[in-house]
Amino acid sequence: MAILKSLKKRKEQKVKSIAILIDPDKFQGEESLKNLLKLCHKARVDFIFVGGSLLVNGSLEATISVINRYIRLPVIIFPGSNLHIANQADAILFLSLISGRNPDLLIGQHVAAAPILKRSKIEVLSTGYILVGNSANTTVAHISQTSPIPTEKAEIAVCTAIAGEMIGMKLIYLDAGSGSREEVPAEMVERVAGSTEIPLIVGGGIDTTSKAIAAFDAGADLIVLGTAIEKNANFVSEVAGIRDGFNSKHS
Ligand code: 1GP
Repeated sequence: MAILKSLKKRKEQKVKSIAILIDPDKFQGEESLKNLLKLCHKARVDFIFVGGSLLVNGSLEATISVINRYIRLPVIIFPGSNLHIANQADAILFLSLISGRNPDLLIGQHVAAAPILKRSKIEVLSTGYILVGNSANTTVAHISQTSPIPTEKAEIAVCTAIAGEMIGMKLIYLDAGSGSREEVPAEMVERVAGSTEIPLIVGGGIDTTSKAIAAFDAGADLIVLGTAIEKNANFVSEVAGIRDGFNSKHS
């Protein structure tokens, strides 16, 4: 319960957090990962997410082992399927794709993963996962065989998030999809944040400081940076500065 507890406490105290997403397929050399982790340490990144829709060449276990060797930060699996479980991780986002109607991603994969997770020491974070966007051609839409919630339909996202919370999910993750040109609109983030009590994660397409500011401003508790960091690792320090600016207002 340590990570969920910490996320809840941060929310209560209005503390903003950042997570970087490491896709094992993209960081295969130990050196490139090591350099990124040094920057994360310096920027006091709060969480490391590891995963991706498909793991083609990279290994989840090997990547987490390298991370654990160089940095002491909570490592959370962001799974693409029930195959993505590694005992080296501290926690896993137990994602239920509540924006879609694919039963396998609402409960099917979970049934297969549950006994393995039950035997492990990995903290399971029940997460209502909501995909947002106007294209059905993204990797995640294709792999999940679901359509995202259109960006202008904030109302649907709000009702979906409320339902997730009522079902008992502990976190909501609004995701525009990795590498998306359009981030989750601030209005949608604001309305979801205003309608739910549980910590709100926002990611997908956050590649400028103004998008990071807008997401925090709108009520995101934790923002996830993936593609932008792969292109320019120093972006993590810029967003950390923004987080610190928000947090100093409440300290
Ligand atoms: C994707 O939210 C994550 O699921 C991160 O997205 O790669 O666009 O930063 P980016």
